[in-house]
Amino acid sequence: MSRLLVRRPSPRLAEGELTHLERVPVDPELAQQQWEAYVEVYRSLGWDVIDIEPDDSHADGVFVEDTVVMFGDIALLTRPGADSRRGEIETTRAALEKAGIEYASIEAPGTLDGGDVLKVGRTVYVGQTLRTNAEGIRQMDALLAPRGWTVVPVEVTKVLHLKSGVTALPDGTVIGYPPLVDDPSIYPEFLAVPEEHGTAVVVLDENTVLMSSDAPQSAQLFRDRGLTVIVTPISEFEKLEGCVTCLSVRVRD
Ligand code: CIR
Repeated sequence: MSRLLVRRPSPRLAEGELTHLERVPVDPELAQQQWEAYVEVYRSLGWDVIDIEPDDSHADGVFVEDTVVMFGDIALLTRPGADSRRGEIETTRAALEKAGIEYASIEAPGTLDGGDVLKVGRTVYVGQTLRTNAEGIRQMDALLAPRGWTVVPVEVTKVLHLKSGVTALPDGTVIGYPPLVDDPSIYPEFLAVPEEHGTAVVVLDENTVLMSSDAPQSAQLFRDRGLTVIVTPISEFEKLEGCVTCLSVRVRD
């Protein structure tokens, strides 16, 4: 059984942070519809959905992955690297406490965005980015090394977060769109995908992934490997440098 932490989009989504993309118009109603359809995918699979309290003053609050990362049954409450996003963690903290999830926190001057954290087995790749600093990585390593995780820092220069460039299939193969990946050779198994929005998958189970509907060739590549692929439209979030992974956090029970 799994639970899923989400937060509905702010009506101010269009004002969210942008680092690598040009600002383009965002349709808040379409964003709300896309978000509801995204959450429905999980509900239809029987997952329990936990709504973090809406926080409309934070334009990027829908990207909950950046505020908390699960490592087994302990959560790491982050300290987001963008000033505009730091306040998001208070409502995430409240949701963790209400749900009875044990957590540790990144403390100042450390910064860490969950979008920079890619777990593959017991390896934790962490992007060194504008959002995640060396102190944040040091604190994460101090928490995780005694728990049997190996933290591997990764240079990221071409995209916002590590996971904007790479994620992993259920078998641990790291996937990425080569123009957006600094050094694919650091991953034991790497599969190039042909589309920018094909880089991000959420693993739903050993045979099933969820991804953006804006990467049909990548979806076919995964189907050819025997995976079941569920696609969902997330255009309004992609315009803000978000992807399928950042809209939720899975809590395994
Ligand atoms: C930001 O710049 O923080 C948001 N506009 C997008 C965050 C996307 N989060 C993620 O990929 N984990």
